[in-house]
Amino acid sequence: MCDRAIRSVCLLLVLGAAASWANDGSSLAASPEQIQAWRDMKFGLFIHWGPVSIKGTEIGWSRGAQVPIEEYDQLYKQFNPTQFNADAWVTVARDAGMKYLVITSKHHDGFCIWPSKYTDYHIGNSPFKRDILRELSDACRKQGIQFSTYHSICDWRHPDYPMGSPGGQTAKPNPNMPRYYEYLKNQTREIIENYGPLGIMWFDGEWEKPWTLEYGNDLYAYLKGIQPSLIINNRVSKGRLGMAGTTQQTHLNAGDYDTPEQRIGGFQKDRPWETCMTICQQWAWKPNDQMKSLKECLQTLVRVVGGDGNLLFNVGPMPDGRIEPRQVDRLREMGRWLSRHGESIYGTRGGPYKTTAKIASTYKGNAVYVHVLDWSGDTIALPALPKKVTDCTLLTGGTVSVRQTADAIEITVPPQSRQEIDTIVKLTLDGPAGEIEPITLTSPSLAAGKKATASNTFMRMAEFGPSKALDDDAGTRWATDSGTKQAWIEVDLGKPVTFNQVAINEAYDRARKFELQCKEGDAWKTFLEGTRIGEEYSKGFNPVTAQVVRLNILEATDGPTIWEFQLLASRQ
Ligand code: FHN
Repeated sequence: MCDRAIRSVCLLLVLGAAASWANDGSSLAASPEQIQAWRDMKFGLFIHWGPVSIKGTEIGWSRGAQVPIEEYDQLYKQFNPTQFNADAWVTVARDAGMKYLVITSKHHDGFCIWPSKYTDYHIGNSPFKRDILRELSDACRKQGIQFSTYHSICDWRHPDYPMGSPGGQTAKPNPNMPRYYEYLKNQTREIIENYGPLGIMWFDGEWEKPWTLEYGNDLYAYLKGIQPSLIINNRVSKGRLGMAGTTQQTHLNAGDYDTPEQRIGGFQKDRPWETCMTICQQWAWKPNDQMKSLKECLQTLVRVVGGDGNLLFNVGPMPDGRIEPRQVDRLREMGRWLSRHGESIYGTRGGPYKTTAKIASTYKGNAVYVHVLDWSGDTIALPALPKKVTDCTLLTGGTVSVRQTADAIEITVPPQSRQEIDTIVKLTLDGPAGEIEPITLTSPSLAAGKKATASNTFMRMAEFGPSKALDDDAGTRWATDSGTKQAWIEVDLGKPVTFNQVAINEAYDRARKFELQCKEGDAWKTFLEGTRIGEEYSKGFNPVTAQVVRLNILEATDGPTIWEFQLLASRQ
């Protein structure tokens, strides 16, 4: 059957499937029970691994960039991770309190970590030879961890896939997309049939032109036909809105859930979502890569779950087959915290109080768990709940008192009972918390939502603009171009207001000297000076009355980036 005939048959099939998603998409979607079972897991291990770990550069993206293509594509001939132990990896996930695991079966570089019969570019032809998907899927089943695979739609090495390295920026000489699509279907079916049933097929690399909504919807239908219980993320089709990971036109674009990347997704209860994030900076292993602190790791998990999402937390194992010991230690620390406080995480839903820079909340049955992530003062004042609080305890231990009035709930915790990372206040209500409509808290910050400008914005991208440091959302941040050593962010409060405290949450700890200034006429007057900011900087000062205020970073090790910049009028 000639190429042209193959093309037209595939097209007909694809168009048929696309029509069917549009007409009755829900018929193929995973059952609500399956989705809910996955949502109740809350926390999973993401693994980006392949021969590229030998170079310590980024998987897929460094091909034809930091690593010449010829060298990159020969790395598998040296790949021999003799210390790989699937049971040990799964134990790390289990001890971390994770309930599912997603490994890169094939990333954008096209290398397959299972002995696929549809290509020679696989682990079976490396010195290692062993089937990594076999060993990991068996280990997961043995330890009761749900097994899943990440599979890249784009393939910058495969001759039939039109785009090539670096980063999909080049065109292949003789592409054949319909034949590549057959290859993609054959391999994903092969994975499900040999290592399934899977929990999730985690697609990625769907953003390039050769991939269409029709292909995406057809692939969704095809794989659901093979395993109806399979959950497939929104990166199978073309609806994903960038790194925010939400989906446009869900009635047109197949996919069971949204996938924010490297950020905490917004509060969203009407559609499942899962944040994927690196424990360090890079997805694949990099020597001495900057690792997140326990506080950032746990507060990220709590904020994600408080937003009604799941967290898929990523490690990049080393070329010898081990997960880096310091990353294992960090994950174990998270597991110890979850073994004590998992009641407020697993099987909960986000809310009723929407996440802010200071709190997040989760609920289950009649219990509401208020997670206090940052204290300013002894008492937290929350809007009233339409149900009576019948009991109030601290899941993290110690004493707490609560005062419920018609329009507020005031929670007071003495300093000795507060936790550095998360103080969990358990409110027991006289009825199901799920009946309460989500409540948006007004920000304590006088700068929240005010007009912001900055001297520099990362790649001029709006999603890293100055307003992201004033949106009371610890999942977004103002960022500057890498290599920036000085920068300022300015806020116009709209009218002169009085404040006497600043709270700043910096990412990656880069500032080394800064000042806070307010505008007096055309001149800037400095009213506070400092050196390091870090994850949580808070400082009181004599009351200042001003309309225009700026954080002026005078020295930084690299492009400074701020999660939240708050101006407060607090009782001193
Ligand atoms: O390019 C990939 C990247 O390597 C990594 O796999 C992440 C994980 O979600 N996704 C893509 C970037 O959006």
